This record gives sequence, structure tokens and C-alpha cells, in this order.
Amino acid sequence: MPDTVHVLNGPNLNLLGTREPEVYGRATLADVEAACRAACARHGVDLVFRQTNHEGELVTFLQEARGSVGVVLNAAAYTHTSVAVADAIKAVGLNVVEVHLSNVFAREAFRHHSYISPVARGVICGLGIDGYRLAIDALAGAAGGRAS
Ligand code: CA2
Repeated sequence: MPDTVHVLNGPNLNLLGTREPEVYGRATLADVEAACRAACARHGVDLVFRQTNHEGELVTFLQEARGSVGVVLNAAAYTHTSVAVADAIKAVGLNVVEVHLSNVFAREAFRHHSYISPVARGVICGLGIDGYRLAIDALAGAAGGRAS
């Protein structure tokens, strides 16, 4: 069975490309998925791509990623609020790369704190949709692989 990368997206990211293009760009979530699918194909790994507006469902998605190569996680606003998501990352013991489209450190102060960063393998922010591809390269590439 081929290795799998999970790309998990949090609340409101289903609206990408419809509002605030100056902050989040013009790509839709379908465009993000296509870029992730192409990156995974280059590495010969399968992709599970999901989005949810519900905190508990994001926790379930993380639990369901057990056994995978790793998770690319844009938890959106739950990044800044959710102990439950951070606990799930610790509990599953997965390689998680935290991704944000925007540079959260150039924005409001409440976006500067992340519950996820301390339990993530790495963090990418401010590079738009390219951040997802770079995270997949890190997780699935020869150098990243199953590093813990
Ligand atoms: O920059 C990112 O990727 C964020 O994770 C996006 C979150 C935000 O709460 C984080 O601080 C940074 C918000 C996602 C909402 O997406 C929208 C898309 C289109 C229109 C409005 C919101």
C-alpha cells in the first residue's frame, strides 16, 4: 500500500478565492487540492485532502491520519484557540507541518500565538498556496521522509 499524506484544512477555508484575495490570494480550495495532488504524485504518495468547519471533526481527521507519512495542517482560526487540536497532534504522534497562507506575524496580535507550533514538526506561513507544496516536499521527499 502506498504511503499517504493527509492535508487537513480548518474553518472557512472552503471560502478561499471568494473573499479577501488581498490576504489569502485568488486560489480556491480546489486549486489548493490540485497543487497538493500534483506534489503527492511527484513523490509517489497518496493524498487525503479534507476540510471541516468543526473543531471535533478536525480532531477526528487527525486521529484518522495515524499510520500516514504525515499531515499538512492549516487549522485556520483553531490554530489560535484549540487545545483539543494540539492534544490530538500529540496523541497521534504524527509528523505535522503547520501551514498558513498568510504571514500571521504580519497581522493582528491574536494570530501570533499558535497552540499547534509547539507540537508541529515545522511551520510554514506567508507563502500562499506554495506553502502546502513545500510542506508535502518536506514530509514525503527523500530528505523529509519519516523523520521524527
Ligand atoms: O493564513 C492562513 O492560512 C490562516 O490559517 C487562515 C485563517 C486565519 O484565521 C489564520 O489566522 C491564518 C482564516 C481562514 C479563513 O479563510 C477565508 C477565506 C476566504 C474568505 C474569508 C476567510
